[in-house]
Amino acid sequence: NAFEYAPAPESRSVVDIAPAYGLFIDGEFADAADGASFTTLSPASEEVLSQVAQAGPQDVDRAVRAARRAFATWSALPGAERAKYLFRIARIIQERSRELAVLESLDNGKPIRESRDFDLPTVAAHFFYHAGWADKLEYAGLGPAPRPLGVAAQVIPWNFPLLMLAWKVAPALACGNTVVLKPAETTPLSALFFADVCRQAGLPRGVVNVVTGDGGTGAELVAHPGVDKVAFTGSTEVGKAIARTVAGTDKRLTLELGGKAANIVFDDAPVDQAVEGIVSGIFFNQGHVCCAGSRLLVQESVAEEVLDALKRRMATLRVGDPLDKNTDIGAVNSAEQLARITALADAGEAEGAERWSPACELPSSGYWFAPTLFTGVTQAHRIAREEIFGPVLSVLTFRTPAEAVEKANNTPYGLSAGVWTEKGSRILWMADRLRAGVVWANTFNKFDPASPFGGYKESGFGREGGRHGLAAYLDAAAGPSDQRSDRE
Ligand code: TXE
Repeated sequence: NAFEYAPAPESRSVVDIAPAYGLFIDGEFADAADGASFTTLSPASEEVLSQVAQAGPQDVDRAVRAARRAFATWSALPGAERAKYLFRIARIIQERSRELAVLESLDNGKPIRESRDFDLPTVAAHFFYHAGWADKLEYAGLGPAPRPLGVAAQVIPWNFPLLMLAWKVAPALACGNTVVLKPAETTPLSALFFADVCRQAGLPRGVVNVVTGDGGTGAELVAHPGVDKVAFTGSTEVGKAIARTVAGTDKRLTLELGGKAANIVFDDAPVDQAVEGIVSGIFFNQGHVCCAGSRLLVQESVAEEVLDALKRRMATLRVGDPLDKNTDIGAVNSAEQLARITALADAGEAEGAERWSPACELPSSGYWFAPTLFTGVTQAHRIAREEIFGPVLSVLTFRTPAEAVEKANNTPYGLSAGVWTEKGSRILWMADRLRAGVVWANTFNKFDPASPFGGYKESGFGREGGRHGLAAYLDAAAGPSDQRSDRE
């Protein structure tokens, strides 16, 4: 087997996790004003990794003020100077990638093969890409002199802690904004290590601030009057709450929310290739992926053949220790998420869908969910409509391309879709009709910093990545009197 060469576990000792971490404000680590803190643990073992400061209103205020002060000088730097910092950050991330990959796998639960081969290289690529933009913003398509917005409040989730940070921080800084970042409460550590990377890169104080804490900290941050731009990735429910908070203010907002993507397999698709795409589409990162291919739409004439091959492939997936280089599926990120996945899978069974999992032994401590397949699913079932955000695939069938489009679009979400067919004309026909921000053809979960990513409908609005992503952090060319740098 292809992975047999890999030696067993990656060494836990390559990362030195301190027993406690403070907030990162104005270039310094400091405790919360009221001394509050929370624990973060490894979801694979329930071992406590560290005690992390819980930011309250005073801390959020201090962070926003630090970002405001830093904005005056950061936004006035020539783009080529900002680029140097971003290039430096990208290179340090590459140099420290083994340490950061192990840290990410420990705090999040994802397999080391994914954090090592996907998350970290993609994070570095994102900083390199945006470093290249910093002195070329006049080509962003927003007029000859687009301006930064000011202080960006960025609230991110736990599924790709460092990558979501990179998607938000890199464009913000390239465009001359400063940042207050709120990582998720179950995965705060890589953002704090990133703060250390910023120090190592000599980034001026206050340009990046990290306030760790729960949803209350996030709510405090997005409501702060000193914030000019809010960027959020997370649940649709919280996204809607944030939109209500921001409504009626002059804050700019982008939201990247949930998904229920269809992975659509036509009868002419090479089965083995499609099965690999189905497996990576739903089991990558334990299915904690907003664009996961969580609904398989397979053409009726090949459904049996595809499902047989899929089951055989699922039986080879190894679930277990995230630090083991042979692991395909790691731990579910938290007890709460495990409860959500379990409840929805149980609802699938109760509503009459047929449940199947390969035989696999799950570790006795930590949070685990076996790769699961549901057949006999109808559009009315909750597992066909709601985001499960776990390693659970719901299978539906179709007869014609038009029926596939109708079923794929029959969801409140619109983030991504996959199409598997040998016919180029059919790919274009489908892509035109699928209401999804990204449509992959004969592949799935492919990302590139130059490609804009974002949703339709309840998957949110705004794009991240590419030239379109810069627009979220820039004001179209305005006269000098329109500067907002005097706001406090
Ligand atoms: O998300 P939350 P949760 C979906 C997925 C998952 C469900 C719940 O379906 O099962 O959401 O996950 C911060 N104001 N996605 O509860 O709560 C919070 O602290 C401001 C899809 O973990 O949205 C964290 O930093 N911020 C998704 C971040 O929001 C608030 C990724 C995300 O947490 C807040 C994650 C508030 N009122 C979950 N409340 C995707 N699109 O990829 C919480 N937060």
